[in-house]
Amino acid sequence: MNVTLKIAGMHCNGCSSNLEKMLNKRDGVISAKVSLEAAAAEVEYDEARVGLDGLREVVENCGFDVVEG
Ligand code: 9UX
Repeated sequence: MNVTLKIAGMHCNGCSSNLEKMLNKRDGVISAKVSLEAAAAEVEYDEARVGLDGLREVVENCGFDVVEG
């Protein structure tokens, strides 16, 4: 499963690389790529092991928010 999450609150390349690392560490995430410029995270994940709530939890634990829509 692939999803593009719009992320609010990233201000520098440290933010995006921290979030990318944390997403990639999450069980069930196959690969994650975070773009500061696009304010977005592209995530490929195994939906049997993690869902959108789990991905949102990682984003929030990093201090950012998932923008709905
Ligand atoms: Mo940059 Mo982000 O100094 O959490 S790392 S603003």
